[in-house]
Amino acid sequence: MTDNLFQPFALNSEIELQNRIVMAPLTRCMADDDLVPTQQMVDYYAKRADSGLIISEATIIRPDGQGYPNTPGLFSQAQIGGWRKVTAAVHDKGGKIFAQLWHTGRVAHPYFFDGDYVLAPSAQRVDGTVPRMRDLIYTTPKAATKEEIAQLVEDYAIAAKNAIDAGFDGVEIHGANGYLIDQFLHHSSNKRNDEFGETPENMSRFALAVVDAIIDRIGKEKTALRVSPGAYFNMEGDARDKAVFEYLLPELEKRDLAYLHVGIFEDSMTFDYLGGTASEFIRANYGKTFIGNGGYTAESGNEAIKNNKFDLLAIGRPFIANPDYISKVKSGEALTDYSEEMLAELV
Ligand code: FNR
Ligand code: 8K6
Repeated sequence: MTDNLFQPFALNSEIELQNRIVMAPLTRCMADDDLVPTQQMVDYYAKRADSGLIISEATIIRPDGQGYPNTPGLFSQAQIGGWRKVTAAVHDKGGKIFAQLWHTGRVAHPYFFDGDYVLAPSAQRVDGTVPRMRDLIYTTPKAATKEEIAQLVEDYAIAAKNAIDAGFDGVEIHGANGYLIDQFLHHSSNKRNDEFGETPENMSRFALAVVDAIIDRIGKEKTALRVSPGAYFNMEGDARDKAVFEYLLPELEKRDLAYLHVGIFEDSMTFDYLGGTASEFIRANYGKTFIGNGGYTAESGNEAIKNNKFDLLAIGRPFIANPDYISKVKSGEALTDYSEEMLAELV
């Protein structure tokens, strides 16, 4: 049974989705060397326009946010122009698309932007190397000054405005998966003792400043956020993180965002310090539109929506393997299984 997924859903008075299946943001590393979306990317997104909402692959807000090769940007006129072709193609086919706004913080690498250092809340390094680029060992970041933090907030807001100029229906701020905003929200990466550290309110300050700056620039109807209360990627969990999210989530609820989205690969995973799964924790602390994700099939996601565990279902890997995911699910046709080799090519 997948019938709950095929009901329309209004995010608010401005944005109505044709069904409840959202294409999850998926980094593909296929932009050109100026980080401009290509014609192949136009075709890739247009094929998936029958989903309720496409969330773009994570898109960097400025050069020092880059942590992987050929990830697209939203800070140059050429990038805005490239995205305009993507959004026009999706709209021509009746779809909706949000841009995911990204700064990788300490997971950035100076190799990509020819810089001297990367910025993060604190000088806490991630272990290891950039995926598939073994020579690029992660560097110890520079703890951002208050002036640098203020500039980052402004640059997120500029990128959000650029996204609207490029024709996106809204933006999803990437606050999940161990990248910059998430680095402020977890104790293992945030060791600050100023107004951005130590307490739940202080540790939430950067995330909320970015959200508020973007709402101010493009409106709450077009602003959404992805968060990972459970640390699982480039990040270590700490029992004290729970209180940070117990403060943050009700604050976000007051902002009346387009939606909140969980960042997790397998939502069956439980976190001791959250007392359950990441999505259960969010549902208990946040009362508005919530997108579930992480290892769901159309059937298990349909069941979860029926049982009020979340409102919309984001699908990631199966959408890489099946450009025609929506029509296959609708008709009950068998899906192609995802495999990592599929990442080499945009289909
Ligand atoms: C991802 N994911 C991801 N998440 C995100 O917020 N921004 C991104 O750019 C990416 N990029 C990305 C690339 C690839 C190749 C994978 C496999 C995943 C995570 C993704 O949105 C989703 O949370 C997971 O794939 C889990 O959902 P599924 O695949 O089980 O439906
Ligand atoms: C050439 C680099 C391509 C980088 C793509 C980045 C996209 C992130 C997806 C990586 C997979 C993350 C694995 C998460 C582990 C979950 C453990 C439960």
